[in-house]
Amino acid sequence: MRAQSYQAALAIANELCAGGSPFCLLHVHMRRNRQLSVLLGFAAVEQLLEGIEARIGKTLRPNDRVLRTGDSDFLIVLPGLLNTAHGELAAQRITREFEQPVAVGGRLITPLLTIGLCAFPDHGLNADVLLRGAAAAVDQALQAGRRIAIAAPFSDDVLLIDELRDALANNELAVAFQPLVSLRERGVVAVEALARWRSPQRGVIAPQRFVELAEQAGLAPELTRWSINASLREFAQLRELAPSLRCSINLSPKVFTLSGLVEQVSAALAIWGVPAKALVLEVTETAVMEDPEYSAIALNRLSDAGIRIAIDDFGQGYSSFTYLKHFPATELKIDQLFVTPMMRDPRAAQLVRAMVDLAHHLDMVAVAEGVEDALVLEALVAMGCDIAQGYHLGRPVDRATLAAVLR
Ligand code: G
Ligand code: MN
Repeated sequence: MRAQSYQAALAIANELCAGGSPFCLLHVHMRRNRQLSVLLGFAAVEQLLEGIEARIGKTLRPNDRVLRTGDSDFLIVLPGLLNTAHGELAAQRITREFEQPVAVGGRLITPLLTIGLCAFPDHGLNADVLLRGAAAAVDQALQAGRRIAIAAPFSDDVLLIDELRDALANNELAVAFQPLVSLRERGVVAVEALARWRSPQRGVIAPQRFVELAEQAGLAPELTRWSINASLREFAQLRELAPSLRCSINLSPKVFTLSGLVEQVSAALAIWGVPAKALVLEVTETAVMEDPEYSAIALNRLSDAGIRIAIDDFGQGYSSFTYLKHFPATELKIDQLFVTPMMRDPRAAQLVRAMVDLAHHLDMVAVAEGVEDALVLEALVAMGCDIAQGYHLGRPVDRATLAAVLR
């Protein structure tokens, strides 16, 4: 019977989706079902749930529908409601209605209801997605200790994570290389390896997005392993053209708690015949701050193995100086946030100057990221910055294209 109600709710919602007009969907969950069943008996709780259904019905408009879809669950379809604000009013009417107890077998019971809310089309374009969204909102409300929660905006991250897992397993990601130019010698002294993902179905997915997804899904170790191996494999070919070239690889946050990181990196260097001193591992402060103690140990071991460490995106975040004190970094990469607007923002320029000096006082190499024009480049030279990177000097390109530049 409940399965049928669920199918009925799906059918009603799908029909409304097909109609195209906005509507809201509520998932009402009664808490403590099992507890009440133990205390009062199953028959009494069944009676209570029938009472609840009837009482919910009283708060609704003639075209609204309430359906009992689970042991402690109801779905309510509210046609014509424009957005979640309207849906929330309907949900509040229900919770208010149940501030008064319900009589069950000579006792008065106050049902504790939690309501998840979603709206078409904001949270999904078909009934299946909407019903799941409303159910997820119930979980969110329960976790947050709230009576009503609105579903998160429509997202298919779950599917995208599966696609990323496949892409990693099938080696569908690619490496792009961006040149780093020495401001003294005016030549390419290093390249930064950047992961790129072009999904056959979705097109290019921004690195920020898939790195974040990988972290959420616990795929950071796989992504790091892939990135170190693929980058070094291709870099080994570039090094044949320029033997003193270095390669920077970004280490994804959360990877420091990974056991065997140092061994993995050393093994990859050995396999691709790249000397440790040609490798720069870029780490961000967020990565290091996840677990500062473990990170310090891992970074010191990498550094002892002859690998260089760069602090990436310097200036973003909160605790920059703490790790400058503790971590064995040899390069400071000044975030593009400060570098790109240097010529129109004097404060940004002064901050870049201060960061270049800071790097030098710590015997570190100063690298400016996000150099987008010639004037910024000149200003950096005048400040004594060591290395620059940015669209003005070269965009990230595939290995063959970069090899042509090196030749
Ligand atoms: O966090 P990290 O510094 O590793 O990020 C590097 C990213 O910055 C790459 O995705 C690269 O495409 C991008 N990038 C490189 N040079 C420039 C630039 O000059 N301007 C902008 N806006 N982005 C850049
Ligand atoms: Mn970087």
